[in-house]
Amino acid sequence: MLKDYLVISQEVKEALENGKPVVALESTIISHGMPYPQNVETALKVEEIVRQNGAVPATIAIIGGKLKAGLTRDEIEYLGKKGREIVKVSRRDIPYIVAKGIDGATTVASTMIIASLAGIRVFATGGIGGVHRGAQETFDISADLQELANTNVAVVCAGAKSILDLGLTLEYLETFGVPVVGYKTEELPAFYTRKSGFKVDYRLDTPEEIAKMLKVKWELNLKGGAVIANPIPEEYEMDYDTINRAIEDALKEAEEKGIKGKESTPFLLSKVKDITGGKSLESNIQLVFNNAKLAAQIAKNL
Ligand code: PSU
Ligand code: MN
Repeated sequence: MLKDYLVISQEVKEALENGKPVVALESTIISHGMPYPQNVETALKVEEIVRQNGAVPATIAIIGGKLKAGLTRDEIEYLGKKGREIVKVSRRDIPYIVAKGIDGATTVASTMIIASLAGIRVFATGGIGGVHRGAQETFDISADLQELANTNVAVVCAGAKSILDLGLTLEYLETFGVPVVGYKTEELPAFYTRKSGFKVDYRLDTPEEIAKMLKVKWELNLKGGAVIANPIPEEYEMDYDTINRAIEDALKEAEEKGIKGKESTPFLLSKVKDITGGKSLESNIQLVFNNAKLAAQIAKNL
């Protein structure tokens, strides 16, 4: 029955059948996270980096109602060009989008779901969703966190942006048994910056050790994923105060405009980008490249 819904590209299928390493990649970052044409250029380059590091890339999206693991160049170009016209799809949106036979850009949560259905265990992206500031009032907690609690996929990211409440995000992950591992760091990175003021649970210094930890987790049937937090390379890091001022301004504007629900994250991301004059885009692109490389190295060791 799954084959009525899931379409795995030939290249990805062959890799999975032959036990070759595969890295999943998301598509909300393409349609909603970056402007055209940088989004398409980045998505294609990320695939190239995964290949250069010895793994097969599987960019994930919903196209014409099919859950796709492995996209063509044309499909990536299409998702990038259409941008925000493509529906942002998290777990709750999948049944509607598939039943209607339309397109969807997958978030961390829905990319994990499709990766897991396809048999892919490692996923690279920029940043995960989390507990929003003021969630005590708004209940705005990304579905990414529940997916990490339940679905066996490791997510390599540069931490999470401080548009979120990083302290509450860590508490939530702890409650649901999701390990947060820092790659060569004790501190949780905050996407644009290497520092956040919060600690990760554990530090591991090699892809081999990370793969070993994941293997143990899943062999023991400790269901759920893991956050592998990989700090942005120093040379692309942004100034801590500049980025935090931009985030404060974006949060204030979102509140004034009454932005809520699934619009909240894309609104804040694009505001921060506007306020920093697009400087944050280059950092964003570079940290995704850095994560793709680490994810490929982990996948090779799994
Ligand atoms: N954070 C980023 N960049 C992103 C996202 C989050 O720094 O592109 C996207 C991811 O696809 C993530 C989603 O899964 O936003 C979370 O949205 P929400 O908070 O509505 O769950
Ligand atoms: Mn939300």
